[in-house]
Amino acid sequence: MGRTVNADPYPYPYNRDLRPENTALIVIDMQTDFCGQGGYVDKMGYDLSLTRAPIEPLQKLLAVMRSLNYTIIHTREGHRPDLSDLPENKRWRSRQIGAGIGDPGPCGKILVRGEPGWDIIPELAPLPGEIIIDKPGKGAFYATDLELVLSRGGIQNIILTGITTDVCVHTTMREANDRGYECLMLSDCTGATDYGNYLAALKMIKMQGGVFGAVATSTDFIEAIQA
Ligand code: C5J
Repeated sequence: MGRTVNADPYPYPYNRDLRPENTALIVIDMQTDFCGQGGYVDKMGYDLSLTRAPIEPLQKLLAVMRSLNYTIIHTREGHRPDLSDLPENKRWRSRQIGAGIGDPGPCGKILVRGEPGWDIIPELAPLPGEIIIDKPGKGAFYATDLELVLSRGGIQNIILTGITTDVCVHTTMREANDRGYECLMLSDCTGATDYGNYLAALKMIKMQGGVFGAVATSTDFIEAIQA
């Protein structure tokens, strides 16, 4: 008999096969640019409390999953310092809202690899040996070696967390789901720049019997993996 998490719209995973050997936690883009003062999201004028809300639940989740030897993967959205991988329209749009990607800001050049704002916040710093995926886009599969890392690691189940729920986390969940991974989003370990979008993003997952997977709280997830 395997184990399942009390999730919506079905007990996760569908096949009850949830083990440290076949399950990875992905912590998406918990960077200063998305949840720190002076970063990209702050410069755009959004409410940082929404993107900072997952920090504490994530700290608790990481402690438990590390202690049980689950695979931990962190991602960072960012571009090469010469901006050769930054699409022109992405730059143009960001400038329209006053936070031009690649332009200087209080935390260095916005969303540029190696700059202070691009780094993962200290509260959620990766431990030595944990996997870090640097991605130029919203989805963690596009233009990265994530798929190779997952298949080499024998991963079937992906636990999605991080920011922002409706953009990078959702895009990554959709990419993973299309590749056959069994996905679970943890509702309190993710946040968006807009609360309505956060709620809508969670709702979308649960349509059609779980069109992209399932949603649970980290409390229910932790209870299941500690059982
Ligand atoms: C965005 C992200 N929102 N990490 N990136 O531009 O969701």
